[in-house]
Parts: sequence; C-alpha cells; structure tokens
Amino acid sequence: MSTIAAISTPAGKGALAVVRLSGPESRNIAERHTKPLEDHRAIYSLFRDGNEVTDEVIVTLYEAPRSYTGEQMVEIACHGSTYVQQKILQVLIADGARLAEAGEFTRRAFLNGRLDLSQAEAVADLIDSTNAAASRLALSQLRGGYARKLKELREELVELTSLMELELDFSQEDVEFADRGKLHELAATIERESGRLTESFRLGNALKNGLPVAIVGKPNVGKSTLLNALLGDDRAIVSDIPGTTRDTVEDSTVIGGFQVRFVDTAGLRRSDDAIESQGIERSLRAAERAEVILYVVDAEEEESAVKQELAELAGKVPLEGRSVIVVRNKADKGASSYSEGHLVSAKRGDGLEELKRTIIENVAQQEIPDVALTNLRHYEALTKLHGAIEHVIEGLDSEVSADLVVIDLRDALFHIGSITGEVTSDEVLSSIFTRFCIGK
Ligand SMILES: Nc1nc2c(ncn2[C@@H]2O[C@H](COP(=O)(O)OP(=O)(O)OP(=O)(O)O)[C@@H](O)[C@H]2O)c(=O)[nH]1
Ligand SMILES: [Mg+2]
Repeated sequence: MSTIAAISTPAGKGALAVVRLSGPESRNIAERHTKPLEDHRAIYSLFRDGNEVTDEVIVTLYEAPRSYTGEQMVEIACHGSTYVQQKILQVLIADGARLAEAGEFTRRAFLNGRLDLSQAEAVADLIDSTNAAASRLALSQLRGGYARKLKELREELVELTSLMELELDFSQEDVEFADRGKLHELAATIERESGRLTESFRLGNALKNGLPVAIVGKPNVGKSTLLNALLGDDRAIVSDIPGTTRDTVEDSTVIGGFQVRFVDTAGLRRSDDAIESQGIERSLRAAERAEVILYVVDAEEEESAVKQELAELAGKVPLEGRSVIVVRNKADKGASSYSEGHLVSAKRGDGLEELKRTIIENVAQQEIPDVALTNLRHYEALTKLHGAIEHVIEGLDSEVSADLVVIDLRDALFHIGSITGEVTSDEVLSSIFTRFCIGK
C-alpha cells in the first residue's frame, strides 16, 4: 500500500493549514523532517528540509488502526501561507509519498472498515452542508444511526432468507420448519421498515438539497418578479410581454434556516410556438417535482376564474401530497373580493414575509428525524428492496414454492448490500469518492 499525502485544508492562504500523510511510510517520511513523534500526541517541532527550516509546526502521529483511514497517519499543522503548504507537500512527495487522489483518505477508511459506504457518503454531505438541518442529518448518518437501521433491516432479511432456505433443503421430507405465520410477520416488518425509510426521502431530500418550490401560473401574472423578490436578486428577466420566461429558472436561498430551491417557469397557456410549448411542458414537470407549488394569479382575478385554473392544473399535474399555495399578485393595483390565498405585491415587496413563512411551514413543523434518507442512490436501492419484499409477501400469500421466494429475497439482500458497500462495483465506488475534494 502506498503512502499518500495531501493538503487537507481549503486551497489558498489561511492562518493554519494541515498536510496529511496516510500509509505505512507516513512516520518515516515525516520524521526525516521533524523531531521524533509519539503516538496520538501533538508535538511541537521545526519542519526542516535538509538544513533549511521551512516552518514551525505541530505534528500528530496516529498509529494504525486508530486513525481516520485505519492506516498509520501523520498530520502536520503548519502556517497557512500557500508557499509553506506547498513546500511541505513537495518535500513529502520527494521523499516517496504520492499525491492523494480526490476522496482517497476516505476511500481507504472505507476499505479498512473504518466507515461503511453510507457513512463515507455522509462525510461528503457534511462537508457540503450549508444549513443546520442538512448538517445534522449528515452527522447522524456519519455517526451510524442510519447504518444501524440498515443493519437491522439486513439482519431481518438474512433471518427470513435462511428460514426459507431451510424449508427448501428439507422440502422432500414434507416438514415445515418455520410456520408461514412467522415468515409472514418477518416479511411484513421488513416491508414496513423499508417503506418508512423510503418515505423519509421526501423530507430528507428537502432538508439536504433544498425544498423544491415551483412558481407556476398564466403568463404575465408576475412569476419572475416574485422569484426575484423571494431571492432578493435580479435572477430572471421580467417584462410586460406575456411569454417572457421560456425555460425554467432555478435558484435557492435560505428561509428560516431551511434551504429552499425556487423554480420559476414559463407561463401556462395554449401556444402554437414550438419553443414556448416545450417551455410549458417543462413548467408542468417542475410542478410535478415540487413539494410546494406557488400558483400565481392576478389579485383582481375573480374566485370562479382562479378555481377553474386550479382545476386545469390538477388535470395536468397530480397534486396530492403537495401543497398548493395561491399567490394573488399585483395587490398594489387592487384586488377582487376572493379571500383565499396570499395577497402580495411582488413589485413592492408587500406580503412576502408571510408568504415565506407559509412556504416552509410544512417542513418547519415536522420534527427533523435522526434517521432520514437523503441520498438518491440509497433511495433507489431501498425502493427496489421494497418492491422485492412486496413480491416475497405476495409469494408467501399465494403459497408459491420456496425457491421462487428465495430469489426475491436474494434480490432484496443485494440491494441493501449495495448501500452499505458489501456488494458494490468499483465503478460505483469511484463515482462516490470523486465527489470528495483532494485531501479528504
Ligand atoms: N403593479 C404590479 N406589477 C407587477 C407586479 N409583479 C409583476 N408586475 C409586472 O407584471 C409584468 C409581468 O411580470 P413577469 O414577472 O415578467 O411575469 P411572468 O409571470 O414571469 O410572465 P411570463 O414569464 O411571461 O409568464 C411586468 O411588467 C412586471 O413589472 C406587482 O406586484 N405589481
Ligand atoms: Mg416570467
């Protein structure tokens, strides 16, 4: 195994920087330039390159396996000038260390069993997190709450599979080992738990990647003006020509501690223009993907007209499970007697604070769970697992022969193994670890 080195702090100048080494030669390479090191001790030392002193540093040795990667590691905290950082790194590389690839430290931690794959991914999420909720979820995933849940699920699956296989082995002798009632119960538990996890993805995803909010409505009602006002930024083009926005425009902001991802869309109308029609198609798809739909109308519009528009929308986009908020814009010009929805003036900024509060109301009211699915790869695997276990239950119900049921169970086991990394191809591993920056 080679010894790798990298600067683990952000690129550029800082008060301090950390250069890390991992691999069997870490200590030897470092000690050529510093005082003798002691395990798990921070040692003050000069860092020398031959006779020349490069910097005063604090060096910590971590003997295997008690280190982040599970290998022998050395961390050198130096002063953060770009010259000093680079110089130390160069000296270590001249001595036989190799420059680490992106995510290689964490990849080694995974390969040495220090982290499972879902925890390694949580490290990347934690580094990426920009709000309190996302960081809390990533930390909980890293600390293993989620891994424990998966392990339980896996154990239940293994138990069920082995019971079924036992039955298979003795099928000639006409004995039933586990009664079908018990098998059924176990399968139902797995189905319930995997279902609960996949359901947690909606909230988990909203917390991590931002709550998706689509702004839709007829042309010229002020959707783009509303987007800009909510973002506090001139993001989308506004004009009094209906049909200004042709493509979806996306940007996010933080509201009350939650990341919110707004998508402004092309105004909904019948159009003969091919490009505009495509834009409208995209609007509908954005609405489908959103958790919250802001349906914008003119404040002067009458109740019956608004109701009709909402009915049309419901005909094109399945609305159950999403909240639809009617936003009555241009209140500065006057308003009809219709009393529902939010009266705002995107242009003047009236009513926006209340609207923002309503947008995050749903997420804000939900308790942030300790275990929630935030990762699309896991979501897909768990959805497949859930499908397989539903098959198993059907099989048990209809007294299908045990060997067919076992095939579905093996399938389910494969999917859960792909999340934690027990059965994962090199390709998947590479795509996961290249998300990291060098030095992680
Ligand atoms: N008086 C008033 N005018 C507004 C308000 N909001 C938007 N407008 C005006 O309405 C016109 C259309 O605004 P846009 O934001 O481009 O409307 P849109 O819904 O994005 O239109 P499309 O992209 O064509 O679908 C512009 O002239 C805006 O200045 C408002 O609150 N009050
Ligand atoms: Mg627009």
